[in-house]
Amino acid sequence: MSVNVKRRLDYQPPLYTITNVVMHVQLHATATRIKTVSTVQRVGDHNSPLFLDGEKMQLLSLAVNGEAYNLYSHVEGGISLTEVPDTFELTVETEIDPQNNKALEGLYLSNGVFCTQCEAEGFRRITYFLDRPDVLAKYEVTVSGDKEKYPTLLANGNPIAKGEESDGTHWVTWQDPHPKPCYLFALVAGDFDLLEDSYTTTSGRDVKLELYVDKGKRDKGVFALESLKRAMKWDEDTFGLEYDLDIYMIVAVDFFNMGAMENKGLNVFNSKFVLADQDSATDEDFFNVESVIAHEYFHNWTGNRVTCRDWFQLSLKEGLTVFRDQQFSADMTSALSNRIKHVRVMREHQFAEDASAMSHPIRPDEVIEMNNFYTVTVYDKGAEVIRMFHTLLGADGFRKGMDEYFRRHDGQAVTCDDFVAAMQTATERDLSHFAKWYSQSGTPVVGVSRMYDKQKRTLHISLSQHTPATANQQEKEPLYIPVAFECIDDTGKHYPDDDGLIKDGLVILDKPSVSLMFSDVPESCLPVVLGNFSAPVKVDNPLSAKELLQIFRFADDPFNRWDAMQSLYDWCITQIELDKSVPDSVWKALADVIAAEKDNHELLGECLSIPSFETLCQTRVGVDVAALASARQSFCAQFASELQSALLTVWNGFSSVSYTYKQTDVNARRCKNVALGHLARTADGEALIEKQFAEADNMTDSLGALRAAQSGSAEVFNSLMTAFEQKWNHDPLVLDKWFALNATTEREDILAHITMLKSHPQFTMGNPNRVRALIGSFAFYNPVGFHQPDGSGYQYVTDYLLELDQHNPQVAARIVTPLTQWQNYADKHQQKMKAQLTRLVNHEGLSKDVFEKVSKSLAYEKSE
Ligand code: B3K
Ligand code: ZN
Repeated sequence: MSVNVKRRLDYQPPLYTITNVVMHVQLHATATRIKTVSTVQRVGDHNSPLFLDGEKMQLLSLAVNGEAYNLYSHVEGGISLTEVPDTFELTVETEIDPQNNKALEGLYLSNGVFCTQCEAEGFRRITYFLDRPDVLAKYEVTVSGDKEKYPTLLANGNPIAKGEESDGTHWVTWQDPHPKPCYLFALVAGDFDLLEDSYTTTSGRDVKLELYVDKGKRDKGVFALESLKRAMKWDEDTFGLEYDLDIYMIVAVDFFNMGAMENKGLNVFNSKFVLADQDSATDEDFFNVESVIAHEYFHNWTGNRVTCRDWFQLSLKEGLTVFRDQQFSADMTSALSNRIKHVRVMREHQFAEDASAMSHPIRPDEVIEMNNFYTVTVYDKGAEVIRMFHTLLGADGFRKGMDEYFRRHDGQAVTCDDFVAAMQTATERDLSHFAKWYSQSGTPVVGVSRMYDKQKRTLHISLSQHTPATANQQEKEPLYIPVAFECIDDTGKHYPDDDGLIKDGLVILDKPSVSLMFSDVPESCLPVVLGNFSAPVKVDNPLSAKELLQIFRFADDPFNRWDAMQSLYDWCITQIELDKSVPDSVWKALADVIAAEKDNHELLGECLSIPSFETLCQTRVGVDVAALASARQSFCAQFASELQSALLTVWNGFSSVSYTYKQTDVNARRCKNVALGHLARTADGEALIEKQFAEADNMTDSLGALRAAQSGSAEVFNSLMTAFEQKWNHDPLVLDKWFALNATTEREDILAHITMLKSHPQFTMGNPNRVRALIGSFAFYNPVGFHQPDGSGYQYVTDYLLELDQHNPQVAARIVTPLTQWQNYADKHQQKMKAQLTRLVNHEGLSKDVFEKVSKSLAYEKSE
């Protein structure tokens, strides 16, 4: 396969630019016509041809300054025009087939709704254009279509004119006064229910808020609209950022490749992140709706007003916007559970990505298919890097830096370096060493070692750092790592270090190692590191079970307390892997923990959660899946039986109040459901699960019962699953939870079971949510089923991906991820995983999306 690798360092400013665009879009299911009039300008003094990106469409005509133009040729990926004037009007007419656009990129028609997705490079499937983020133009867009089928016609900006024709069509003209890159272009047409509201900004701008949902779903949009107003207010209060148009629209669609898209003034959302009510959405769904609504809204400044110069800079907008939505969610809900949620994502997915062939810095250097780089590294590690700025500069310093960033770059397309420079100038800090986080990939390991001198009563603690080589980079340099640090003894007393290297609770580890001395301290003193997950690193801090419990009891930082419990569970599971037993003292201590924290539902709920299989993989090498899964299972079983009465008290502790989505109740429900998950493994489990399922007045408790039942008796599980399916058969978004539960169940016949589910009337390969729920959940979260010793799980997923890839490469490339992460597993798994990767790479017609990930994964093997 011939592939075109793009490199960050090859960036060249555009040879031409487009400042103004007037579009007419005549909607038709299979033959939509688009007339685009662009004002084009040569940049600088040169005679190079004008290259316009374009793919998967028909060119109907081309004119320069109104005259038909034929000095052009079709070249790979677009057209090339020679001898164009310095400034001119380019008219391009194209025709596309939205109904058969199953890739859901560009303009597509699904379920009677026309909708666009242009980021990263979808605009080039609508018209021939300079499809790059550093070309910013003003747009005026007229959309016309059948009035009955598409009563709502939307595009970016403000509506300025509308009309009707005698042939049953109507049209609306939209004008967006803010210059934008074409990836933020959007168009939607369909028949929706509308929720309306308004918001007045601090400076007095009245903004109309409109939320479009499927007919009959109005009530499920209320929470999203309320969330939007909270996000608007929060961004004014926290960053002084106001909305800048008179109207803000959100449309929920059922067919969408990802979560949502921040098109200027017209966000398009996967309906999963808009629709929510107590019957059909869990607490987690409510949380996700609020955070995705906020994320897309926050992009209006971090992404739209200041955008990326080129796609290698993606983390400029994504890392920053994820950080902003995390801060918002923490303020709206609770800081600790949010932090834990994000750390879980880092440990389960980002560390795995860094250990794989796809490892890349948050600002990647080489890309084949840009859509493959909307990754946990760019997004979540990117957000961790922004968080470190915040930690190092303080909230005020960070705010100053943000103000400076907008002062300098509003209306521009810029780079990550520009962001760092603004932060640096505003705070007068030298951030050059810190900036290495942008260019170096891999997960640093922070090592902690201690030496206590009994005679002198001194403690010497050494912190070191080491970043293992990654697929893309052999050599690593020391990074600038803020390590939150506490030193505590077994009575909870905290000690400062002799040299004052601990400042504001932080030690800066900016060299291979740093030494801390503590004089006149007791032997029980322990180093407690990485409070609040102060850096995206792994920690190697050898602590005994007793010491971990000491940290749990006495650390100031609640994240450290939770983390100590996680390490303790990991240690216990290791004992089982080594055929040793978990000492009674641990069970006794765990019972004490539950008793002591019984009223702290937030912490208790998190502390009763056993690390996921995926997290455990990151603290091990050469994982034998069945062995690790069975060690984890047997720990869970023993946990349930040893702590049964304490867990029962926890479960019983919450009287059924009627449902509200408020944080104290969310914490209580979470705690109760985690307890039920354990109790499922005891003799009382069935009765408790059935009771909760029968009495639940909300989806969180229904699903909590089902999840618990998954690890109890198959009979109960199956009967509840049948009841659930019957109840929710009409609602595909709820059914996705059911598909996912099916796909993650351990059963001998799992592959046959999935095959049966594929013919469920609600399942379709054309809808990414269904595919992710069934096939994605299986590949990512059913380790025992996916990693079956005979390789049949890998083969099954590969067969599916080969078919899916023909329609929707983006989704196929995402689901192939677990297969490409073979490095972490035992040899016997690796061979069989690679066999399927080889099958994929040899497949004729494979998309470049899947090709990039699979070929890199196989090449990694050769370089070892
Ligand atoms: N910016 C979009 C993601 C686009 C993904 C393109 N494959 C959503 C977001 O991060 O807000
Ligand atoms: Zn984003």
